[in-house]
Amino acid sequence: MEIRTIAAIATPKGQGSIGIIRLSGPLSLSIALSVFKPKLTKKSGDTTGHFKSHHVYYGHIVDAASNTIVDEVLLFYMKHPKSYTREDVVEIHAHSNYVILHSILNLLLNQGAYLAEPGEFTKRAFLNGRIDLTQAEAVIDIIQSQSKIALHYAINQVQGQLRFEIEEIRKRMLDILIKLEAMVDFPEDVDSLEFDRFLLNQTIESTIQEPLKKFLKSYSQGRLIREGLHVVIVGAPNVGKSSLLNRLLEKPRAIVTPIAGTTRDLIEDMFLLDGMPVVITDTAGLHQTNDPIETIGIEKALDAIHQADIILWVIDASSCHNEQNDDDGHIFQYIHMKPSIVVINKIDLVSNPESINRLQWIPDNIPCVTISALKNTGIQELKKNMLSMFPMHRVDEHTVVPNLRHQKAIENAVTAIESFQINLEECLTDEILIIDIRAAITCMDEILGQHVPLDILDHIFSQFCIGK
Ligand SMILES: Nc1nc2c(ncn2[C@@H]2O[C@H](COP(=O)(O)OP(=O)(O)OP(=O)(O)O)[C@@H](O)[C@H]2O)c(=O)[nH]1
Ligand SMILES: [Mg+2]
Repeated sequence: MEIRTIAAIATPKGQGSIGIIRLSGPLSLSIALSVFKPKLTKKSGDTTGHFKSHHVYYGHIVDAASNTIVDEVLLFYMKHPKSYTREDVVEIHAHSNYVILHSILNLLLNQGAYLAEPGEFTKRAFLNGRIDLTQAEAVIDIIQSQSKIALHYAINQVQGQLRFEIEEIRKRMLDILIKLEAMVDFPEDVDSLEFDRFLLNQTIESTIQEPLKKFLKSYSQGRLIREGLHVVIVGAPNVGKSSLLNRLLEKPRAIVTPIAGTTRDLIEDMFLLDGMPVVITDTAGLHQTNDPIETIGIEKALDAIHQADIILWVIDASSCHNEQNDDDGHIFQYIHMKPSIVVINKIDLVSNPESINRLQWIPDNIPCVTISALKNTGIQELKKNMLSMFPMHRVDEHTVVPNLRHQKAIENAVTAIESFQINLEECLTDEILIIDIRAAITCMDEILGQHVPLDILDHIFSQFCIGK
């Protein structure tokens, strides 16, 4: 099949000093040279056009049709297989100007290059065996990382840590499969003592099942690292929810007024809590209302509560009671299923603040923090409480964190191994055991990107930007 040479702008839009256009494929160099006029010195190459791999050349991009210089550029040539895609790659480093970069890209397309699809460069790196699918996925994570910790795990994965561990587990599965197949094919040659069912079950539990289950545990932490912890601020109208949002973000993101019902829509933003990403949402005040706009806002707030990892329930210290009132009871029924912190705000308005550091009707397992969003007191204490509920804060740095796709495959592998263990205990035939272990191996292959259906591959790579 003909391999097309692709081209795309690899740097983001906007002003910057350098913009890069990247080509990959067999015709990369010839297409680039059809628009590039080098200033070669004897040292950098010879004037007959033999460009050396992994060398940078200075020159101009020239539009032959109008015989005009488009830009002064550097051309970087990487011959296959020593390139990102394992194909011939050329990068043209031009000035970062939208008009220039598009003019150069157009010239390249006119010379026979095809516009790259999102993620096509990384897809080629995967298809040409330079990286496996877990590493390709980690490239997306690197690009999308919003915090140091997310970046740290993505870089671990791009180095192949997840691949390494999955390959190890797969090898152990394969050893068992080989032994079973030998017993089926050559029963007289295989010593049955080698196949102590009890011992095998123990080995499988400790070397396959336990590591797989450890992955499953780290998935939820991984999700928090990738997407951030979802914190939702709820409470009655006018208690200071938006003021708290602004305090946590350290910027006036939401409108604050003394009028109850100021916030109608969800307001979402992000901040880093001790280096970890937190996605925080401010919501409309929860109360009984006939106002149609407020009602929609409240429905959205309830939706946000369902998605939340942690809820901050804000209560006004100046009007709170030691008895639970109807509104409190109403809100409590929504939040008690989720990890929550009760935030008693406006403590500056209370003459003896010590008297309300905890409300009697709040169950003991829900932490309470008293703050003043207005005077900026108690916010550090609140952050400390949020951090202690942050499971990823306790993740050790060598943990490998799978994504949703890996998670599904690992779950299926765990089920297949469970079935293997049951069938082993019940002394079912080796043929049945072979089916189970093969199913588990297929799950490992899926993670690594072997036999992955084309539509799933397309979906993975479509999450990339064009040019990556
Ligand atoms: N004294 C005092 N006033 C506060 C404090 N926090 C908020 N306020 C005031 O309370 C009023 C309501 O604050 P908001 O942050 O808009 O309250 P909200 O809960 O978002 O209100 P809605 O969006 O209407 O539900 C404003 O006048 C704030 O300045 C506080 O800690 N102390
Ligand atoms: Mg508000």
